[in-house]
Amino acid sequence: MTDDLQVPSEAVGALRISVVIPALDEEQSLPLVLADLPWDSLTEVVVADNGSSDGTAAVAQRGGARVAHAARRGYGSACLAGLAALAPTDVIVFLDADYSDHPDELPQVVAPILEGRADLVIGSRALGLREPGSMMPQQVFGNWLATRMVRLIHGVRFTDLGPFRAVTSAALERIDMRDANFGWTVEMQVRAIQEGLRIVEVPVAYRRRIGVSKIAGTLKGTVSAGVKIIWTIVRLSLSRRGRQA
Ligand SMILES: Nc1nc2c(ncn2[C@@H]2O[C@H](COP(=O)(O)OP(=O)(O)OP(=O)(O)O)[C@@H](O)[C@H]2O)c(=O)[nH]1
Ligand SMILES: [Mg+2]
Repeated sequence: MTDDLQVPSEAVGALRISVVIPALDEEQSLPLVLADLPWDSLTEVVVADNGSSDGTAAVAQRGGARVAHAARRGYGSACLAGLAALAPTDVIVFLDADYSDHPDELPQVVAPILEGRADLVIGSRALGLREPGSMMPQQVFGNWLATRMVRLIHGVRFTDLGPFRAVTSAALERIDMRDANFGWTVEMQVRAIQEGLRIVEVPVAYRRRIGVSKIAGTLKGTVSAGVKIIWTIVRLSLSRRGRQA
């Protein structure tokens, strides 16, 4: 572990925490997500709007968030645009805009970082309470398969590739995120392994989304997400980005 990643003990409690919420046509759910965030402990909330055709940007602003516009479609592309728009910060939290995650669990998700024992925290829906119907069977299977492959190929045991997660800015710089769509979550986890970062999983609850399902509820979304995730796990094992020029 290199020193630049350690959170100095005197800084714990004074860390700036910022939130990035990727959103595509989520005007119904986004106000609920924003209302449940623990604003007192946050520096900034950025909603990365991926060219929504509904009132997502307007409800984001009304709910106290800043809006970043992502020119390119894709989950990862939205997250990258959100990151680029952030003011300097120490910890970045990602969560979805469809109200599947429980924003009031943010303190549990950042706790291992604030306690100085993690660089990346994954909110695991497999360890937490899942509302029936909140994850499709193919999503549960896909997560099982992907985490199994990560363990076999990269040697670390995860239980989920969930969207609700926290990472330090220093760690994220080392991770060097690039994926523009469905490979985003697994890319972050595998790259964190490759960089020797401290990764912790915490249980998070998950409920049925509000609004129209875009990935997990559609055949096309499920297949393309699955293929992209598996390809990302294999591709990253072939080229260790850390060794690249
Ligand atoms: N699908 C999709 N989601 C995006 C995009 N840009 C931002 N998002 C947001 O990314 C988050 C995750 O997408 P979801 O559609 O909830 O994906 P999922 O949870 O796998 O599946 P469903 O909830 O069943 O649709 C949501 O907050 C979306 O609004 C994009 O280009 N495509
Ligand atoms: Mg969702």
